[in-house]
This record gives sequence, structure tokens and C-alpha cells, in this order.
Amino acid sequence: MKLLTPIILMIIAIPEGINYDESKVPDYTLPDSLTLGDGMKVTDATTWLKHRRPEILRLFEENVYGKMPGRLKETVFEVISTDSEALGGSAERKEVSVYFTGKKDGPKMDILIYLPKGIERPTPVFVGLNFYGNHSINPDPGIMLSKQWMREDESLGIKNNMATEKSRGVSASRWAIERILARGYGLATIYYGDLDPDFHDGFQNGVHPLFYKEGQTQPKPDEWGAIGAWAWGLSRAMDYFETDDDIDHKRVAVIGHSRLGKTALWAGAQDERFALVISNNSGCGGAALSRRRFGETVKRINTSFPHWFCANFKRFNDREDELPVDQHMLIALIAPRPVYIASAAEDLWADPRGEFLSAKGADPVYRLLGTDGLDAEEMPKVNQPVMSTVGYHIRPGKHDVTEYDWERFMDFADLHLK
Ligand code: GTR
Repeated sequence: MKLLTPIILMIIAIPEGINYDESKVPDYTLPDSLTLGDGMKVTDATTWLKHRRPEILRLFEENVYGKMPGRLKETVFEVISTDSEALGGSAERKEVSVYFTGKKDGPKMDILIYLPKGIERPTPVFVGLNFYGNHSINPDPGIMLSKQWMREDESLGIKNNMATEKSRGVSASRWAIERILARGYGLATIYYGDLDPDFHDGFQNGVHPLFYKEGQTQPKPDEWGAIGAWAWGLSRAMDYFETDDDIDHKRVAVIGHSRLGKTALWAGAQDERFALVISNNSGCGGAALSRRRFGETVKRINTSFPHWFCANFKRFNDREDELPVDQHMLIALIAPRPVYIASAAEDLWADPRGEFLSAKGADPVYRLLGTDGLDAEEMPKVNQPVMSTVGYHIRPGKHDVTEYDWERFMDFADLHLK
């Protein structure tokens, strides 16, 4: 009985059509990162960089995340607040508004930045989007309260899709700010809803309409969805970092959890200005291999979240084997820059093994480019981080970002950015 109860509970909890049984993972063949579309083998770094990498990038644009535009030349940055004595005097805080069209009443995003004091400038930083507004990442009363639409959650102080004073610091456990600063890094974050509120409205709000051509009312089937818009915002933050003398834009690590981990990978894959990329529990459409169909599947994600990927991605619902790419190739696009993939043992929905195998699948490209790739033959046990150029860990516990995760991300950044 003791044994049976958890098994029964698991059966009840598994949504229909979802597999959590490793023995039921179907046979599959991954597309080869090192074979060009015309069948030629890639055996040197130049061919990878000049031919295969752009080819794979195009395949992800056309079939998975959609093409995204560049920056608008009208964009204006404005520092809207500064405090050199934030967090009890240990940090400098600033908030920067990015007015995409240059107009203050037009669409904008707000970047919240904390920098450590008493440390040589410019500072390396972690940048990541957040789920519930900049004010959610720390109770610091100096952070502007977001006025954007937010997913309803009364337990997080969100009422009528608006944040309230009660929302301050509700996500603090996921942002180890004190530790980040103590280890000599800055932190920059942006509310993801500033780029595109996370519900399907046919792409009328958010940044998509800024780029519609005459008569266009929604993105084309191979154009960006919400993940594309969120990743675009990370690149716009990088545009700002390039103008800020306190931030070392050559040492920026882009990080994200879950749907924002998918976003961090896509941002880092496209924008080579990001020196290091971190995916936390990013799962399906992130680090996990789609062909394994373990946990969340392509069909399931396209059904629950029809606005995240480009419309073409829906063609691969229940047809994962027809995808011209798999997620190991997304990681390979980041090569030779360091990338770290983090899983959580209880987060079966995100397929921890599939996340590891994706990192492993990127290894040949990392090695071709002269790095040590992923220094692990087998999936490591919990709490045994792998710290090669492709890094990986799995920790015990649930879908979340913990202090353990952050400490490993910083160990990894110490190795590669310091
Ligand atoms: C889940 C979704 C996952 C993951 C997660 C999150 O509902 O199925 O792909 O993105 O949300 O972002 O928290």
C-alpha cells in the first residue's frame, strides 16, 4: 500500500497523452548538426560558422520561433531613477525606460538594474526576464510598481490583472540578489509582459504591431510569436548595456526560467553579443529534445500556448520526427560561447533527461570549435554539476529557481567570464 499510493497519485496527475515512462520513449534519430542541408559534412569551424550555423538559425526561425526584426532606430533610453544606497547601502540601483518608438506614451520596457558597490567597473551582469514585474524580484520599496497587464494571481497580490503593493518581493526567492552582488555580478531584469502580455490576443498588444507592414494584422506563419518578442526585448536590453559604462556588455549572461528559459536560449542563440547563456528548467521548446515526447509535447505546448511559437511550429504537432531541427541544435547555435542547462529532478514535465541529452547533442559542435564541449558521458546524478563549456546540473526538487541553481550559475560564470 505504501508503495502503491504514490504510483496511483502519479497516474492521476499525468495529463492524457503525456508520457512519463522512460521505457516508452519512442525510437528517434536526431538531425545531424554537422551535416549541411545538401548532405555535405561539416568538418571545420569555418564551414560551421559560415554555412551550417546560418542554415540552422534559419530553420529555427521558419519552423519554431519565427523571424524577428532588429532594433528600431527611433528607440530612446532614459534613466528614470537611481539610488546609490539601495539594499541597505550594498548596491546601486537604477531603472531605465526603453521607449521603442522614442515616444514616451508608446510601448516601452523598464529595465531594473542592481550593481555591486566597491567592485571594479564595468561589471559583468546577469540579465533575465521576470514573470510578475520588476517589483516582484525584491521587496525593495524603491522599485517602480509595474502598471502592465499581469496574469491573475491573488496569492501574488495581483488583482484584476494589475499588480498591487502586496506584489512587492513575491518572487524574491527566485532572485538571489544579495548573493549575486556579493559574488561581484550585477543583475538586470525586465518584466516579460512589457514586451508581450502572455495571453493570446492575436498579437495586437505588445511589440508585434510596431513592425506590421501596410495592411498586416498579425505575424506571418514564419514570423515571431511571444517567445520571439520576449527574446527581442533581451536584445534591446543589450543595446542599452552597450551604452552604459558601468556594465561590461562583453560579459553579459542571459538567463531564464521555464518559458523564459526557452526565451533565454533563443535570445542567446541569435544574438552573439550574449557571452554566456543559462537555461533553467526550460523543457519543451527550450533545452529538451522534442523527439523524445517525454512530458510536455509539441502538440500540447502549441495547444496550451498557441501564441508562444510561430504558426508554422503547429505543423509538427504529433509529427516531431518531421522537424528539420531538434533542440540540441538550438544549443549548438550558441557555440562556442558557454551555455549552462539546469534541470530539476521532479520536473518531469520539462524532461530533465531530454534537457541533458540536448546538451550532449550539442557537444560535437562545441568540440569542432575547439572547446571541451560537455564533459560527461552519462547524465550526472543530482547535485553533481558538470562545469565544462557546456555546463549541466540536475538538482533535487521541483520546477523552480533556487539558491543552489544561482550558486552553480555563478560558479560557471566565474569560470568563463572572470
Ligand atoms: C508550463 C508550460 C511549460 C513552462 C511553464 C512555465 O505551463 O507547459 O512549457 O514554460 O509553464 O513557463 O512556467
